[in-house]
Amino acid sequence: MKTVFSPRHLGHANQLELVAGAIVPGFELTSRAEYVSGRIKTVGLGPILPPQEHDLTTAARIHRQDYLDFLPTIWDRWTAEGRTGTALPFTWPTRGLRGDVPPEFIDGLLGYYAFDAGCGIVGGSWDAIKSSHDVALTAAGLVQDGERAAFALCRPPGHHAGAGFMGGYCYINNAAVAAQWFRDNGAKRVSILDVDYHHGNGTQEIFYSRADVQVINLHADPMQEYPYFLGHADERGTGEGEGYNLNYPMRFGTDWDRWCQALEDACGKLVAYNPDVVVISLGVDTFEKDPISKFKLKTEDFAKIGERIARLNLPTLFVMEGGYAVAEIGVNAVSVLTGFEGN
Ligand code: OKP
Ligand code: ZN
Repeated sequence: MKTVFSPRHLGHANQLELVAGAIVPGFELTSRAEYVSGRIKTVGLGPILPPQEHDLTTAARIHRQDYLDFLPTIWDRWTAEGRTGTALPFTWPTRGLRGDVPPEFIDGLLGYYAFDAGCGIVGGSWDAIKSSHDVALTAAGLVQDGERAAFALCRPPGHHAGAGFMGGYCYINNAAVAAQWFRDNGAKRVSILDVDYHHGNGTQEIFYSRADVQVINLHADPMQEYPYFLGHADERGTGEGEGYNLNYPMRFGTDWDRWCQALEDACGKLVAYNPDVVVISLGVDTFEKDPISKFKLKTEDFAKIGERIARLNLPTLFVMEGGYAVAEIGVNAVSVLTGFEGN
């Protein structure tokens, strides 16, 4: 399997985030992607290719233009105030406040365009975000050109990013951009299967009223876990999209036996939809030793995820999302891919 990867992700480094009342180094570390690329070389998965530059026209079909225009300006707006460190919001429009008017000042804008304080921006962040987007589209192109599967080693991840907001370490929704690109290049139906521990609220929001992209999420119950405010089982899509969004929330402590039942059910729904291509939002933060997660999957389970996805017998784009047990992320993520390939 070919991998697409860019060293430009390294610009998004040393960003801080707010966790449990403290500003701390972000869990979404540069080393995550380096461990995954290292493991690809160790096992000889296949060539690692650089991305081709893509403009943001496909991204603009799923993201709001004002949001895409804002992202590259954040660092300059921040430093123009004499600030250093990490650009982060500290206020958000909740119930009773107006969320429809973007303010002029950077602090208001960050609150307007973010839903949490996990999406810090530093000087190299935008270039990394853009490269992650390019990685996804380049890997999508490989699948379009006839590869059975390809791996977009994206960093930063994307599935929490919605049409007009960032959050959860995500800025541009790489998997959603890839899915839209497949739609614009001949695919009639696309399925997105999100196996990250966290609900892919951004992907859900983007496609919620559409029947041409099926979105299936397996994740921790939002009653217990981030992102808290989306991902319940009764969210099934709206209008034309009704029935094309499927959520499998699971409780803390979920192990392989329980998790794979959800995967099996999801695969049945996916096959019934009969997509032309499937995009996997590949998070490995379901791992038992993940520092921010509470599922119990073991290293050997990740190959089984890949094997099951392979049996869908569809062109498949894997897009990297989460996974924070840094020492094991390479083995776990690449196990999905080698499991898919049957070795
Ligand atoms: C991004 B992805 C840590 C708080 C973490 C944000 C989690 C974002 C996960 N105690 N909050 O879905 O892996
Ligand atoms: Zn996650």
